[in-house]
Amino acid sequence: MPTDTATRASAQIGEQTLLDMFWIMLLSRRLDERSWMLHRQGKIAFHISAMGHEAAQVAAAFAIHRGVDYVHPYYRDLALVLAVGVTPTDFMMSLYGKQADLSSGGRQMPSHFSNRSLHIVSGSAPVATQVPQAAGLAFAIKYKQRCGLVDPNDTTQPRLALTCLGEGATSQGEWHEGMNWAGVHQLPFICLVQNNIYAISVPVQSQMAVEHVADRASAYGVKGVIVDGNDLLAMYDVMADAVQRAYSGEGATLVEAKTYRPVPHSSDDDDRSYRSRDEVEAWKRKDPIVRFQRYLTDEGLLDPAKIDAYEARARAEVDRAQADAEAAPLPAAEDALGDVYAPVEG
Ligand SMILES: Cc1ncc(C[n+]2csc(CCOP(=O)(O)OP(=O)(O)O)c2C)c(N)n1
Ligand SMILES: [Mg+2]
Repeated sequence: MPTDTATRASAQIGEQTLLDMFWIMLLSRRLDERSWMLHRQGKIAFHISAMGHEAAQVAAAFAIHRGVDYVHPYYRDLALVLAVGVTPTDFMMSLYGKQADLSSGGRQMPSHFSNRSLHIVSGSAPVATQVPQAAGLAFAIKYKQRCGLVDPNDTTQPRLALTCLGEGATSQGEWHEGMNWAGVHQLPFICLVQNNIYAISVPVQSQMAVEHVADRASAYGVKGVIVDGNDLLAMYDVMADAVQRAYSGEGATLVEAKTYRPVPHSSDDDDRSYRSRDEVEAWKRKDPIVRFQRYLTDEGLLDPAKIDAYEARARAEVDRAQADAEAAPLPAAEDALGDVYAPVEG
């Protein structure tokens, strides 16, 4: 990452874009909080949270060509997919298991994001399976460019594949296979590991014998970078560099964002059984949204009145998404096997 402030990619971000990044982080957080509440009210069956990861995800999304480059997210990527163009209503449809759920028509668990028109590729529940799939997409991009089927400078075409996962999922064989493939073929591929130091209840020291996930990158011939995932601007610098490497044919990058989830793994977890409240409180003081809000305030881009206006807008959007999802029809029972088995003819 460049250390000279003036040459940092984040120094080139325009004021409105900085505010747009703040907005997506805030919207994601408020949507997330409402989802926990709906679960406690018994209105939805399950929620898994992006809280604490918003800076890492929003910076990643803003660094790529959103809606064009391929994104292969994981279940914790709510802020990332909102930044790419998924709407709060789309998300609420999946929470409520409604027919209008874009990812699966209400069949899949919530947060298994996909959106064909936004180039968000559907993942499966087994962790890390998205990594070789994303590496395969990156291979296809490079292959088409090499065969002259696509101009590498055509910005209307996907030019990289970005995938995300947690540090625990890097223990899965699929991660190693995908990383190796990306390294061997120098693919336009970015693997963003959101290291929140737990895989449900299992701490990172029980997952790996090295200190950092990025330490493994060189073994695959991939560039590895470690970054404070709660620092939006530092995250953006690292991601912008990885994107540039992918676009210019320099190969794959593994970005390890150090972060934390301040809430349980999911609505089915009780984190009091495996970590202290002191630890959680200490990390809450490093909240990425509070931190970025403070930066924007210091820069004169936000003030209390503007923050209140963003908060009111977020509440209105979340209220509307919830109302839309509650009013929407459930999938028809007779469609339960649709898109699973081919219809029986005759
Ligand atoms: C192959 C596989 N094993 C186990 C699970 C159950 N599981 C779902 S999420 C998860 C924890 C993953 O932790 P990490 O990769 O660190 O991501 P985080 O949830 O912390 O962001 C586990 C074990 C699964 N979905 N797939
Ligand atoms: Mg984790």
